[in-house]
Amino acid sequence: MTDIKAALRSQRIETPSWAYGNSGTRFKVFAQQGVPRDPYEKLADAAQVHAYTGIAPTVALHIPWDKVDDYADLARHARELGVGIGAINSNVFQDDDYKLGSVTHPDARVRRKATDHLLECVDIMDATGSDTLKLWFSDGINYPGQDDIRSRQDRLAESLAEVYGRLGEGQRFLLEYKLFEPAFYATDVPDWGTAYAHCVKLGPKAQVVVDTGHHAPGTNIEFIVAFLLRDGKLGGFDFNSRFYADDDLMVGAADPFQLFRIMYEVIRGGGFTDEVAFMLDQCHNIEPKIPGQIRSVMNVQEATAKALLVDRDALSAAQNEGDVLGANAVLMDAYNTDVRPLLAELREEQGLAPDPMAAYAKSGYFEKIAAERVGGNQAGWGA
Ligand code: AOS
Ligand code: ZN
Ligand code: ZN
Repeated sequence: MTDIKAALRSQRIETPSWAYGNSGTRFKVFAQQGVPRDPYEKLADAAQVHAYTGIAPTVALHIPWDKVDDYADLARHARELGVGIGAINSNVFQDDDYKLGSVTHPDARVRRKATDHLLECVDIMDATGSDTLKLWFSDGINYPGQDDIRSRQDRLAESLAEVYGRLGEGQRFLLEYKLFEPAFYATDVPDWGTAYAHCVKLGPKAQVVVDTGHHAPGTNIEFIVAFLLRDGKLGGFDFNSRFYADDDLMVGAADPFQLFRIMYEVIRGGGFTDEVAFMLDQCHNIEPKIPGQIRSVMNVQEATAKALLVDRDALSAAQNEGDVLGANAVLMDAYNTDVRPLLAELREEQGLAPDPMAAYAKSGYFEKIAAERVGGNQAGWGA
């Protein structure tokens, strides 16, 4: 139990700045009270999540949604709040120029503009001390024949190589894949295999990020995790839940068992380290945002605790004996354990309230920001 607690104490989950702003669907963005008016206030809200959970010390930024004049100053502000800047997320999807793609666009001028933005993101990493660039490309085509699939791979490889060459010591990029949306016929980085192949070619500073919402229904995500980890190519996660497509709902809400299976493979594969970034990529369209993030962090923590509880020796023994039911039972015993008392105890040992949701609700922070902040910003999505 001491080992499990020590492992849980070392856990780090990164929250995304965009989770704190207003968001919605293409149909409607429901504005909420007290949402941040600028990146500085987003960091303040993220600091609340860390204050109550103790395991969310970094915040991912999104450029240009979090554009400021002085990034070093933003990083200083974060430090004062007790948090740090995590991954820098690029945006080559919200500009009229990118209608036919960004780094894979047929026009070299648009490709240049997109790659320049990615390079600017590395400058921001330098200024903030961030070590991770997260690349998601909305690039793809809607109709057969619209553009040449193979040439688009060549253009993608060329841009990635340029960005890779700009990375400094201790910096890396994570390449994100997504089956579809906004492109509906062929996405240029549709799956882990495509992302993996580009990253292998580039070298050790390029790794794959697994967004749990970006797969076809029924995909065995923990298999992908095991495979990538075995090869040193799992750079991190964008955690969220999905029922249908890329729903960006709270992680662990739709399928806590899947989250447990993923965390088990992470632990089994030696990925429970700072090398793998455990990030949330979520939007809270109808639920309050800070509690939504606290709940999500707790869901990951619960899945992790259960995965740590798996009796690995008993599991190996059953597996080696070909004991199908016995092996399955070992895994299920861990999953079916109620870890909430253990986590409450752990928090109290760390000087935290045992119930982060209740403690935040009682703190008065929401009432304060609702009164102080008028005219909060949209997260960037669902405009
Ligand atoms: C989009 O579907 C992806 O999940 C990206 O990670 C996206 O860039 C992110 O949600 C915001 O930066
Ligand atoms: Zn994502
Ligand atoms: Zn997504």
